[in-house]
Amino acid sequence: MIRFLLRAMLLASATSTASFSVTATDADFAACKTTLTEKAKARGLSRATAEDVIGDLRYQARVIELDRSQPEFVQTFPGYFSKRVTDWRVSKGQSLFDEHRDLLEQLSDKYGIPPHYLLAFWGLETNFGTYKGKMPVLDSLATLACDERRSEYFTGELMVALELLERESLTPTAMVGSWAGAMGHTQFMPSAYASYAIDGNGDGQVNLWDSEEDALTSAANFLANLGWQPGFRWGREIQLPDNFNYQLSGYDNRRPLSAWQEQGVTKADGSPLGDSDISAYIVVPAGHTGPAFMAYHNFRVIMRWNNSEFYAIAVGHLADRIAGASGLEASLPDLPAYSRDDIIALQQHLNEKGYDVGIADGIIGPATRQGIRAYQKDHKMVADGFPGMTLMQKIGVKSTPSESQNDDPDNRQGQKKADA
Ligand SMILES: [Ca+2]
Repeated sequence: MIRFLLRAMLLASATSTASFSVTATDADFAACKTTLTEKAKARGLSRATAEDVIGDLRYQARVIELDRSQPEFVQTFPGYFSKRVTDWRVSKGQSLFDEHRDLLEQLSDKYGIPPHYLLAFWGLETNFGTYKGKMPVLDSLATLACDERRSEYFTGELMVALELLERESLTPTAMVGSWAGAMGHTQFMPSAYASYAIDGNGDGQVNLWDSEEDALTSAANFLANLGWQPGFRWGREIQLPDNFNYQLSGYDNRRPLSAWQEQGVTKADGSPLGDSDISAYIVVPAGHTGPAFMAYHNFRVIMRWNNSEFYAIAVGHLADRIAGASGLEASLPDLPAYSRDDIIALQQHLNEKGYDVGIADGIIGPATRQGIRAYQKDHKMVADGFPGMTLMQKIGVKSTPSESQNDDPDNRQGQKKADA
């Protein structure tokens, strides 16, 4: 019935944004494509693109599955970091530095992005081009455009992708990428591709799949446009004083380096931070037993590329390693991998005990961190806002022993009930 109504709405209003349920039928997708064809024509795309290319697009059920899937376990920093900053990536980055030295130095002069950062993005996005994704991007974007969750955004990205197809004389089969539509060596979404990608090798085409020169030049141009400050680092690993007040960590507590130095914060090797007025904040991604970092302006620029502090630390540190720096001073703690249900149980406990953390959603956001800190403070624990083993045991939330292998849904269900 609902599907019938939606189809009727689609037919009645070809200009409205098309959407329907997860279980799309062929008829639904065909109706949605008709709407997309009208939109493409209205944007000035050719009849061939609007009718033939869109007409040939296929619904990809796998894309919706991936869009809906929630990770079973909450990602820990040690797990994330050790999979991404590897010795192989460091040495591969260094050999590619030699291979592309002239180009990378030209890009550094022109855009202000040092070579080792471009190599770090390249390494993290696609393992230096060895895994660029194999999903048909136009199909994926059309599938997401015809799905209710983020229809408007993906309809826009699909239209831009079709414009790119025409502008760069690409073929639909050549446009492969991630399931969500990111393309080429540096995984640009169509809108970033259209606005910031550049023909680096001068062959008249902007091709982020086949040309490493195009991809590296485009990454440099993109980062410059995202606000990269030439001449500055991303941040660095630091050492905190023993009595550090962890309430001072996080983006809301930006201070000049000189002020952090006065508080007893040093570089990771214990040497002085320097008496500078650069604004910086402290990131403690694995709690007080793990490494600590100072984040500068360029850290936030990296997060405009991918909005994740873990990602920004990985890019920054991989860049440092490619440039010859050694690994982290602090060792990565062996943290338990909590399931979403563990975090929900923790949130419920905190709420019941009067530490308001909002809705128990299994996500550790600012309110949950605040609640954990308040609880830790009241119980004479290090108030780092991080759910360590001691805290989890103290409030009786059983944690799952290790990575995802040991996952029995029925058992976890029972555990959650017992904890509630
Ligand atoms: Ca080119």
